[in-house]
Amino acid sequence: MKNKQPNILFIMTDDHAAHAMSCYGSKVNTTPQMDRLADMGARFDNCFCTNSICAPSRAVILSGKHSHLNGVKTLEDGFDGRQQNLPKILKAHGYQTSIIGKWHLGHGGNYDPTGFDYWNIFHGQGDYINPKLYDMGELKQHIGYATDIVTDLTIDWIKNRDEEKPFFMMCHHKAPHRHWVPDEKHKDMYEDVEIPVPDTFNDTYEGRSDAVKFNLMKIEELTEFDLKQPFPEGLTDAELKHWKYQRYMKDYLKCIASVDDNIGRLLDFLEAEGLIEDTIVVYTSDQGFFLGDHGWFDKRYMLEESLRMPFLMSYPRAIKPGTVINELVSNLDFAETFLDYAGIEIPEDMQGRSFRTIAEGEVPEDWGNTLYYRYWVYEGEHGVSPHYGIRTLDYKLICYLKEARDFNGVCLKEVEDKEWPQWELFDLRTDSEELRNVYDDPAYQTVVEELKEKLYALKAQYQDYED
Ligand SMILES: [Ca+2]
Repeated sequence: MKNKQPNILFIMTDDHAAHAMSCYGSKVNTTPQMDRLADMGARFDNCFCTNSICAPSRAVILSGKHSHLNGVKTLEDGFDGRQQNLPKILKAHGYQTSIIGKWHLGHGGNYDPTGFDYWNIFHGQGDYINPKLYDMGELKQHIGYATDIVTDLTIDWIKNRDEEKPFFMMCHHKAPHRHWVPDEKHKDMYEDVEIPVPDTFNDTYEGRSDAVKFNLMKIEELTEFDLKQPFPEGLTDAELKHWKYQRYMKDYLKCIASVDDNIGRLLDFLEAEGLIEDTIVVYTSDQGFFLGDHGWFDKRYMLEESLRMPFLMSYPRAIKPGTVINELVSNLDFAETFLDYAGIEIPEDMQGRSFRTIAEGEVPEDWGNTLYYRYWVYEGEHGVSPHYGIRTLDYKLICYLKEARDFNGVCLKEVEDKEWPQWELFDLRTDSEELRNVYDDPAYQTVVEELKEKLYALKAQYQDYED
């Protein structure tokens, strides 16, 4: 019997950190439907992004190439649709392809989605309530909540597909992106609950780079607009920080609760249609997020909470239920993995590698377990320094290249006279919270040398020639 090409349902949210999923050991919420998907297939515990920010991560997933080659290094860059991408290749090999929900890679000209038989996408970030979507370019008003609407449209498209062909569907939610607007159904969740603060909530950044000591994404910097109500008066600084954290996290987690329900709807639908056996179902997020960790919200840094992508993948025909994967994979590998499952040759200029055999229990001997990371934004509202680095299973070496600049290109005053670059090394075996920078520790000098060599070798291998 001819091997059937699997359907691929790729569900992705925006800014959902793995440590807000119960299958990843969350201390702040439960996600029964995500856990259900994890139980059905594989949970990847070391999946990372190559550049922890929205549009760039999406472009890496579409292209299988690092940001400097796919052209999307920052939020300002659109994805030029004339280049090779995953849906184009799948479509050329018999797939029906579709994207619904968040695109965030530009509009019009060469920036509308290409390679998709059908696309229906938010304008820019999209709205949580009554969003407008471009249905193949035509702007249409929808009534309701974005997460429900994207799921409804996804189910409709799958129902009405050509059943003779396999499908590739990218179902991209806006949630739980800032400004975290919950729906009616979940608005009273966590009402009388105190969300526990993370261990690093009051991090003092001692011994670490100026690039983490100073930025514009501290919990204290959340605004009344973010938190949707006036700040209470008469609180101490510490009390106000705690109050902001509670407001922030409750809205964030309510948005995730709606995503979880809707993943349940999709799984129920696939089961009812008899599609679940023949469909690869992925749940992931474009990057992680700081949930008060190190005293921050947002992402960007190469630190664990922001670097890690949740990644769940079920495919009952090949992946055993309850599989847990420790190998290091990244969003650079997704396109290659899907092409592998579809039996399509992987183009040589893609820079990742299929992790199909790993998902199925067999690790290639030469699997590198090494990630090259680069955050390119030189100025922006979050004031994070550009940096690159390398992560292995045991260590992380980060090079902060220069001082952070704000949205107007003005240098943060705390860092304007500092010397750059500044380095950090973390021993993840003993310091998973990344609090102890051992870059200057004499005991680690051999490790520093080896990792630097590896870092520059990878930088060259990936054709990143910029200093
Ligand atoms: Ca994002």
